[in-house]
Amino acid sequence: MATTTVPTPNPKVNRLGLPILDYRGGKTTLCAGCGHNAISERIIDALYEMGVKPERVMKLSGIGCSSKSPAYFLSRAHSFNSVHGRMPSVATGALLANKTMMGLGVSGDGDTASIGMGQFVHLMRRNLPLIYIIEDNGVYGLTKGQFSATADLGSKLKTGVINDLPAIDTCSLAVQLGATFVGRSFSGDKKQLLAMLKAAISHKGTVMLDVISPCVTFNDHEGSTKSYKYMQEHEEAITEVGFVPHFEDIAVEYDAGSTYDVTMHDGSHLRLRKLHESYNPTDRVSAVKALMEAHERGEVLTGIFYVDTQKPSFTEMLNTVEEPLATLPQERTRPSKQVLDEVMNRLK
Ligand SMILES: Cc1ncc(C[n+]2csc(CCOP(=O)(O)OP(=O)(O)O)c2C)c(N)n1
Ligand code: SF4
Ligand SMILES: [Mg+2]
Repeated sequence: MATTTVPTPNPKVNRLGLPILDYRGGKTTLCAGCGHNAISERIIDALYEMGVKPERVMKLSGIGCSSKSPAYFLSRAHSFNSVHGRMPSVATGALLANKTMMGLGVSGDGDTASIGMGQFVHLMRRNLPLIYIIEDNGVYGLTKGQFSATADLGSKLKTGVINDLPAIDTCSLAVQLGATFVGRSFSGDKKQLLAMLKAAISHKGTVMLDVISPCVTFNDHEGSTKSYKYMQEHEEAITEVGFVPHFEDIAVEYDAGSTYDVTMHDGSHLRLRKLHESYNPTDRVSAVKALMEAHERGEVLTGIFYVDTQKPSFTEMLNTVEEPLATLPQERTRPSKQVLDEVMNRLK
């Protein structure tokens, strides 16, 4: 009997020849509808579309529902789940020891702005080449929804408790402290978040992205300023973000006067369509002013507030070796006998 073989369609692959499946992780154990799940999906899309080799990525996190999420993307990457709020020092050590890797840190608003604040501020001023994402829900989701330091003054918990302390704005802080790519997005804004993540992958310095990510279990009710409803009503995009990777040879089209085109380190283009005519993403003072003014108006500003592609990264400043320390041969890690003798003689 003649048999017919039905050809299996080739799965869609990226420029490395990898299907999107290779960028996925374990099945999420977070609540259905949690904003953190949507962020994991966008991270998967961005790494796949940018053709980043999964084994070249180190995923780093602290403690919290958000910090669990690296388990739900990129199974083939390296991963380190640190002590609460201490991911920046682990990331610093790891990237100084091996700058061939791409560092991707996921933290929460509690992990960053409460227990981890001391580490966060020093990370921002060093310009370590790390993508640092805060999945910001205004609460400690994992420990049942207490207010975090990013909760807005006057916002209300499910239990009726009102927050009477002002919020820390992690974006203003990051800009002031020296991060070189700072933005805010919303987990529900697929297009904006994906474009921002793709641009972040091309940046060579500290990327700080604060992504508002509603906690559906403890902070998605009337009175919360980090709920889906509140964000849909109060999100104001400062710039429309477009991103053209370097390997896609597409001419960047834009209308003079209404867009701002930033050339990234690898030649990619980050195109910001200005919705606010006066907005200049290379001016730190305007970035902080725009953030503070929006806050006064009760709006949540989203977009890329600040980009600096000129400042040297921490690994460039320290002139760390190109090769991973772990595989450097002994003769390059240990001074020769002659050098040691010279040192000893000088100390005599
Ligand atoms: C040293 C230490 N202190 C306190 C805790 C308890 N704890 C676990 S997660 C967490 C807060 C997490 O909040 P966030 O970073 O916002 O993550 P989310 O769960 O909201 O995503 C706290 C206080 C801990 N694990 N370790
Ligand atoms: S408790 Fe909140 S932050 Fe944690 S998984 Fe559920 S919805 Fe997400
Ligand atoms: Mg939180």
